[in-house]
Amino acid sequence: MAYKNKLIVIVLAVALGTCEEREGLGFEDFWVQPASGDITAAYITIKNPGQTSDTLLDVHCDVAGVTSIHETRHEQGMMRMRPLETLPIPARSQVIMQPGGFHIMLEGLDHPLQVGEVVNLRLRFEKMGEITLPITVEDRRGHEH
Ligand SMILES: [Cu+2]
Repeated sequence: MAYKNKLIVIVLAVALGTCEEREGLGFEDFWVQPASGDITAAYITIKNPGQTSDTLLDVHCDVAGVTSIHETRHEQGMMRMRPLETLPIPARSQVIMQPGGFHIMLEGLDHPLQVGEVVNLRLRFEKMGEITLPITVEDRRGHEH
């Protein structure tokens, strides 16, 4: 009887683990570009392994006056940035932010950002709610292309 109960507990634990993964988002490879002025960009890879899509609705950084979701596009041979109202995170996919693509624009920085400094970025999703990520300032300019 005791043996049987143990088995049931294990099965439940596995089911819960799968469930968490299905409904959650994963965050990887996040960094902020150093800034000598008052403007820079942050990058995050957002993974959605689940069956349900989610949407990034709002972003806020503790050292920036204005934080917004941006996209860089090639238009008629020019690189142009435009703000996005929201950023969809489709089910079973990942959204990779990187120089030349999606990014989080930080404007009106209250001080220049040095390599190694950590800033807090708060993200608000339609379904998952809010998460705050501590993001380190890294110099990755050699990897932009
Ligand atoms: Cu931008």
